[in-house]
Amino acid sequence: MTTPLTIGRVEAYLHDRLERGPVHLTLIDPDKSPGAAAARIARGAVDLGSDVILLGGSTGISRDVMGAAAEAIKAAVDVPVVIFPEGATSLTPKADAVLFMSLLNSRNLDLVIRTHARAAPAVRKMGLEAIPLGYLVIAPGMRVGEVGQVDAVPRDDPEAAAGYALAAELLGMRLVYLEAGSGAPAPVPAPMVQAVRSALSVPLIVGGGIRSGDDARALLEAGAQLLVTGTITEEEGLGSGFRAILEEVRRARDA
Ligand code: 1GP
Repeated sequence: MTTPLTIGRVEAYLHDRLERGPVHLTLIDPDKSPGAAAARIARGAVDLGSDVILLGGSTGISRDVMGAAAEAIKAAVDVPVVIFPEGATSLTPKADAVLFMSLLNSRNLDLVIRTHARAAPAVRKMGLEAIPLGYLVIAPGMRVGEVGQVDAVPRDDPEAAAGYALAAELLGMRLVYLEAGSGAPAPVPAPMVQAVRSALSVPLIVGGGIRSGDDARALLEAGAQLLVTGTITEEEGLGSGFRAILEEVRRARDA
């Protein structure tokens, strides 16, 4: 039996959105904001223009907690709910898709491919859409850099980042994610985003440390196509910082 190589519904949705301009993803940690709390954040974020809800955190989120959050969010909003996994234990068929991501610059082969080998049969059995993604941690990397045992790409080495990103694309990954680490004091540097963007054909996601409209504008001007924010809503809710980021995404879309 063969499986046809078609892209799934969530990936098609992303491509459709990207035709119109940049995309914003709101990351919610269901351990910090379980069930109804996650749904409240999601509803507010989507009302302000966010396109996708990502569910994840850097510690092991149980399948039940992940499932309850996915269910509550799906009842509240009409955008895809996608798992941003830190391991196999948080996978649930209640989400619409999973970022099936290899941590490209980890020294731990489990995070590059071995966990995937163990989880892949379950993903297929759940019928969960898997979006193949190359995940690259840029300094400082924060907690994911530590837990992920990465050799973080130095902030002043855009060529190294471009090399990893292009290798991911040539390996067949259909998205590349540059991650400065959740709560990073500054996002991935714009020159690095520019270098990676000009090397790549597949869409580029950038996240970590995006706190203001200015941060978002600099990344969008450098070529980021999808922006992920998490900490800002945890710390400030859906206030002026979050609104300014969404405003920049909308402005770039309308330009
Ligand atoms: C983390 O890139 C995401 O994986 C979001 O980062 O929490 O800093 O917004 P922040």
